[in-house]
Amino acid sequence: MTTVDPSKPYDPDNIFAKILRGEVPCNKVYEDDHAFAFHDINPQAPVHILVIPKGEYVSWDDFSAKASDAEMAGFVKAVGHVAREQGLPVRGYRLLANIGRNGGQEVPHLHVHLFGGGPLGPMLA
Ligand code: DGP
Repeated sequence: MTTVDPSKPYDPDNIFAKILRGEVPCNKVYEDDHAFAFHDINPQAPVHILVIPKGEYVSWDDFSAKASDAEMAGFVKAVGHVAREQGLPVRGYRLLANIGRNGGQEVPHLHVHLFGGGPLGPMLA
């Protein structure tokens, strides 16, 4: 597993940047001005969706330091919207963002994992 090096600048050729540009296919579930969501290629739960901002942010650390208020609000609202659209709040769900090496982050474009659709174990992803 190769993890993200937080000292490196944003790589516009990372796999999620390619998905955003439509260069790599994905199973899309949602898109708006600030966010894009698609099913994880290797699901760890009955529902496993990745929600990413459209801006070029390596991780939550980068995003929380540099994104505009509109980008932050738009992204947070999009995560909630996707969860509701999938019917997840009724029985509950889990959000997770891996950050950098210790967090085990593999893809250097901020993504929030959204897990649900059944009881979840203590840790996922
Ligand atoms: P993380 O370890 O938090 O960086 O998780 C990266 C996730 O991205 C992992 O659960 C697998 C998923 N993933 C990696 N490559 C692709 C891809 O090409 N398409 C999709 N849909 N998901 C991917």
